[in-house]
Amino acid sequence: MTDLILHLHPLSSYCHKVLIGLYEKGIPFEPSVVNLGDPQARQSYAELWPTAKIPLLEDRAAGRVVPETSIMLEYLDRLHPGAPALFPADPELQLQARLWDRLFDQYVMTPMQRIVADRLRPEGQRDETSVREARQLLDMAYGMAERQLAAQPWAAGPAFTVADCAAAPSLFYAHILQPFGPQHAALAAYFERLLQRASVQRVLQEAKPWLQYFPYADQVPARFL
Ligand SMILES: N[C@@H](CCC(=O)N[C@@H](CS)C(=O)NCC(=O)O)C(=O)O
Repeated sequence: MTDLILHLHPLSSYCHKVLIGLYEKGIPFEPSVVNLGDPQARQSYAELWPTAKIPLLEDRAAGRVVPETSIMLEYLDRLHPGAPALFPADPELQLQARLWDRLFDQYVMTPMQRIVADRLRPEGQRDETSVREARQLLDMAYGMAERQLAAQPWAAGPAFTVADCAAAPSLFYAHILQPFGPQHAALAAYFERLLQRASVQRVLQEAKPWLQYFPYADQVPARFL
């Protein structure tokens, strides 16, 4: 038995972010699938942490829960300080890792989620303006990442970090909704590098049976099915 429990859903991009970190570091944990669609399950889950967002890390040995994916990865990095360091020791590299973790969460994950959430609404309650703005944000973020990745292999420099844990799932779902264009050659090459990581491959393999429930399942490239 392990002390760490990760409350998750296998299709969730933020859950993938933490799973990638766990697999990169080889940390044993117990997955616990949450069904947020069931009001009773949601209510008891919210008692663990009020936002009721997934994932949530529970450390039974320490008797605490750790919310928010970036904080979970920092906690895991401290608990298991061995390689790879998701938060580099070098202060400048660490600042870059934190920055690009935030950028991928806020400007790729968030607009991607907004587009998906809109698709889940009944016809008549959809918001074209919000979707158009989300697509513009994705376009801006792709351009920003393209410049960053033209000169280095990973999002925050020479090594794989928390920023890449955030990048992989956000780009995975975002590129289905809004494919990379010819002007995004460095970003597309980076995405292929991410797909070569054993941790990312494992997460995508585990998500496979669930991808049929993704609201844009009809647009998922065949290589992921
Ligand atoms: N800032 C949070 C975001 C987590 C998040 O948005 N999770 C989504 C799933 S990918 C969620 O719980 N959605 C269900 C809901 O909002 O009810 C984090 O980094 O942990």
